Amino acid sequence: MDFNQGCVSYRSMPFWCVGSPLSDPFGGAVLDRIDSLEVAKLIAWAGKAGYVEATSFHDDDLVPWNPEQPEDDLDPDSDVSKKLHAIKAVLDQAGIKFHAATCSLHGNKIFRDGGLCNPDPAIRRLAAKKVERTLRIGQFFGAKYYVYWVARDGFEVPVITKWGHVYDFLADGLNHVTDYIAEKKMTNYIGATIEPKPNEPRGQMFLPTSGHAAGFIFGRLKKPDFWGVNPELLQHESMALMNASMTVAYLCSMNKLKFLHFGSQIKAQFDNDFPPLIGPEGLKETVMMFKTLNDIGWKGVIEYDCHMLRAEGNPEDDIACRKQFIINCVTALSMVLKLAERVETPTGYTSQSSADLLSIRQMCALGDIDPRR
Ligand code: 3MF
Ligand code: MG
Repeated sequence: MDFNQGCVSYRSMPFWCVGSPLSDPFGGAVLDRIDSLEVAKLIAWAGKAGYVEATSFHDDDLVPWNPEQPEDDLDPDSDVSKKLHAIKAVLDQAGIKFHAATCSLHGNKIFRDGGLCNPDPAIRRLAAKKVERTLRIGQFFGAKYYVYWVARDGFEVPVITKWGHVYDFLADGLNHVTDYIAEKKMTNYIGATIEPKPNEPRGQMFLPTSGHAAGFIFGRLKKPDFWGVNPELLQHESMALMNASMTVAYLCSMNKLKFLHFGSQIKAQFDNDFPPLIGPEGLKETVMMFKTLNDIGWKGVIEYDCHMLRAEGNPEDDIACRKQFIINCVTALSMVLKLAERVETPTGYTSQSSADLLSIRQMCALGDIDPRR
C-alpha cells in the first residue's frame, strides 16, 4: 500500500536514522547501538502501524564488512547471508518496500581520505568491490535506487589534492555502478542518485550542491538518464545557504529530482539533521518547498534523514524513544502537507510582501487581520 497523499507517493524511514546512537563530534553515543535485526523490527512496527511504507540502508547498517571477504554475501551459509535473510523476512512480513541501497564509504577508517575519490588506487579498488557488494545486497532486497552520498569524497588540504584527477576518479566510480548493474542484469534498480553535501566538520566535498551534482551527471556520466539527485532538504542545501524551493524546482526542470531526503536545519550551520519542523527555524521554507512541489506537479518518495535530539534519547528505554522519533517525523510530514495545501498562489496582490503575508495568514488559518486593532 502506498501513502499517496499530496505530492508524496510513499514514506521511507532508513535504518541509519532509527539505529542512530545520537553521537556528534563533541558528544559520544547517547543510546546503545541496537542490532540491525532490532532496527528492522522497529521499522516493521512502524509499517504495521501505518507510519511508513519503505526503508533504505547502508550495507554497514545491516551487516559487518570484512575487506578480506568482499564476496561473503554470495555464500548462502555465511553469517552475512543469514542475517540478510532474517532482516528481509521481518520487513517482508510487514509489507515494507526497499527504497534505496547506499554503500557506506564513510564509516570505516580505511576510507578516512575518501572512497571513490581516494588518492590511493588500492583503496579505490576496495571501494569499488564494496559498492558491488552493496549493489548485490540491494538486489536481494529489491531496492529501487542506488545512492551515492559524497561522504568523505572531498578535500581538507588543497595543495596536495590531485585536482587533475579527482573528478575522473569520481566518474569512474559512478560509471562502475551502472556498468555493474548492466553486467549482472540487475532489474530491480530504476535509477541511481547522487546526494550532494557541502562539507563535513572538516573538509569540503567534491559535489557540494544539487547544481554541482546535476552538472556532473550530464557532463561526466555514461548513463545520465539513469542518474538523478536526491537533495537533502532542508539540511544539506541550507548548509550552503541555498533555498529549498529553488533547489527542487531546478532539479524538476531537468527531470532530475528522483526523491527527497527530508529533515530540518539552521542555515549555515554544520548538518543539524533535525527531524522535519523541529528546531528553531525552517517552518516557512519547508511549507513553501512542498507548495513548490505541488505547483510543479512532482510526485515521489519522501525519505526521512534526520536524528532525534540528543536530549530526548533515553538510554533507559532506547526502543520507546526510537518509536516516538518515528511518530514525530511522520506527524511533521502530515502537518506540512496540510499547511502547504492551504497556501494559494495570490493573484492581484499589491506588493510581494503583501502576497507573502497573505500566504502566511492562509498557512496559519488566521483569516483577515485588521492592522488597526
Ligand atoms: C549524511 C547523509 C547520509 C546519506 C546516506 C544515504 C548518513 O549527511 O545524509 O546519511 O543520506 O548515506 O545516501
Ligand atoms: Mg541524506
